[in-house]
Amino acid sequence: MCLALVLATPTKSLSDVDLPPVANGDVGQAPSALPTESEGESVTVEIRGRMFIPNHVLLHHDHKTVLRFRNHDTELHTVVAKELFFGVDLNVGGNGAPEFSPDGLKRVIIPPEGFLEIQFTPARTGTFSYLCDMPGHDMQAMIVVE
Ligand SMILES: [Cu+2]
Repeated sequence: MCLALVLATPTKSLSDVDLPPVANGDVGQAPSALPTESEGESVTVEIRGRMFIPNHVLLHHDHKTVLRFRNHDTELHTVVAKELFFGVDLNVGGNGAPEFSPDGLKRVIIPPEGFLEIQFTPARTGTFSYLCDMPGHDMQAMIVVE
């Protein structure tokens, strides 16, 4: 009986040791999926044929937000949004090239077929226009924060 207990115990602790890495893997995936659904909102703007689609997007003041841009064109585009990101803590993901001014994020270059993700919390309400400043591109759109 004693032997059985001794044998049972190591087996149990071994499986406990095996489990955490699996659990960590799950936890590692959860943050990328969860905040967009339960904690904040996620909005995607498609860039296609030199247009931002949709060209009006509604975000919410003080809400965690993931704002994504997908460039479907074979040329590069930029997102130049001034006041929206000024003085705001943010994370920039994707394969774009962000440019910062002392005020904050001012411009991101998105390569062809590229992807930009900005995680931030809108600090001010208002209507914020943004544009692509590549020569010859007449691309402008609006982000409204309520
Ligand atoms: Cu453009």
